[in-house]
Order: sequence, then C-alpha cells, then structure tokens
Amino acid sequence: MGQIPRVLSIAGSASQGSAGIQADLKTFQEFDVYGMSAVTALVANNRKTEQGIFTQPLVSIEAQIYASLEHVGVDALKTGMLFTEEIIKRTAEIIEESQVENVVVDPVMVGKMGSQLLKDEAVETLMNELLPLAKIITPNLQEAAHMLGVPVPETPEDMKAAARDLYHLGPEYVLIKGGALKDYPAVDMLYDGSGMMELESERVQTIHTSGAGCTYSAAITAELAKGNSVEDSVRRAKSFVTTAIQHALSFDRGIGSTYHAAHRLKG
Ligand code: PXL
Repeated sequence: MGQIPRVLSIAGSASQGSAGIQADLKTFQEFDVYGMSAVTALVANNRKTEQGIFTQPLVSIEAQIYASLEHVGVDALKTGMLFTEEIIKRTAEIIEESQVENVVVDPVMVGKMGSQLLKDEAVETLMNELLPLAKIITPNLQEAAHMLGVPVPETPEDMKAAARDLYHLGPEYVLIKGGALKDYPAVDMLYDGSGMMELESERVQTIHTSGAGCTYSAAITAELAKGNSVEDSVRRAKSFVTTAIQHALSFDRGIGSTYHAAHRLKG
C-alpha cells in the first residue's frame, strides 16, 4: 500500500462552510490527500449573537499542530486565518522546528463577507516571521497592496511589480491572484525570483465566490504534498478553483459558496 500524501491546514473555522478549514478539508478530499486541521479561531458571524469570532487559546493551537505532526506526519501545510500576532509567532516557530518544506502561506486579511481575519497590528509580524518560511505565498490584490503599502494593483503590469517586491520578503514563490482585477480576465502571476508565469482563466460573472482563495491555496498544498513542482501545482489548482467558481452555490441569501466538488461534473 502506498503512502497517502498528508496535509495540514492551520486556519480558522468558517462555520457557514464555504471558506477556512471547511473549504480546505473539502478540497483536500477532492485531491485524495489525507487532511488534518489546527483551528486558530471560529468565525461564526450572524445576526442573533453579539460575538461571532472566537479565538482559540495558544495552548489549543499548539496541541492541534503537534498532534498532526506526531501521529501522522505532514508532507505539506497551509496557513490561513491566523488573526493575532501571538498566533503567527508561535505558528512560525513550530513550522520552523517541524522542518516541513512545503509551506503555503495564504495571507488572509478580510473575508468575502467582511470578517476581519487578521488584526491590523499583526500584518508586520506575518511579513517578518512567516513569509520567509513559505515555499509560496498566495495574496490577492488587496493583501499584496496592504503588505507593500502601495495602491491596489489595477493592471497585470502592476501585479508583476508587486510580485517582484513581495519576493524580497523571503518566500520562494509569490502567487498574486487577479480575481478582483477590473476589465481583465482572471489572471494570476507566479514569480520565483527570475521567471514570471502568467495564469489566465475566464472571468466568471458571479458574486458567489466565498472560499475561492482558501480553495485555491488548499489545492496547491495538496498538489505539493504529492511531490509536484510549484508550477504544476499552481496550474492544476487554478483549473480546480476556476471550475469551483463556475459552479458556485447560491443559497439565496447574499454571497454564496465556491463549489468544492465541481470538478467531478467534468467527468
Ligand atoms: O475566505 C477567507 C476566509 C478564511 N478563513 C476563514 C473565513 C474566511 C472568510 O470568511 O471565515 C475562517
């Protein structure tokens, strides 16, 4: 019996099911890798209760990560919502100590429904402590601009410049996602310090894209765990997430979900 690739997501739980840990585990399953999770916070914004975000204590997060490392082992991991400086710091320490090489950092800051996923004062810590450990980082346009302190990229050329600048923060690869680019196809830029690869797909006209970013980075993580190159992993993940957006789910109440199992419809 061959070994199944083992993947860990260190991220927030999105109770409504489209994003965060829920998106990651659904995506891992579609790629037939063994999914594990360390939940950093619960995001459950709603109109009935006053509080909607519940951060896990550091001891709980540490324990969850160590449980995956100790009982199963990790071929690739991704980070999503880390929320606070202290969670970022401790997560970075454990990742470094674990010597896991396939580290995907999705620097999530604000959810599609407006939830704050990273405290303002934690951006610097994310840049200094976590980005240098990453094989690949996957910011969207807003996140790239925020980290660099520049205006939001508006053209593919702006995106290329931002990718080059983010590379200097220490990751091996930078993937900037142009899903929110106006007047252009959904083009993403992958930069490795020398070559710029453009990945283009049609722009799907839908508002139901919650979880798209999580799904994309989870798919990259799964492909890396299988031993694929970063370029191949990103190409396959892009195709997977495009299909998931094409078949997005509307629940008739605002922004709906990326459909993580949509690739099965292609047969
Ligand atoms: O889509 C970004 C995201 C990531 N992680 C969690 C989320 C969201 C969006 O709502 O809730 C936990």
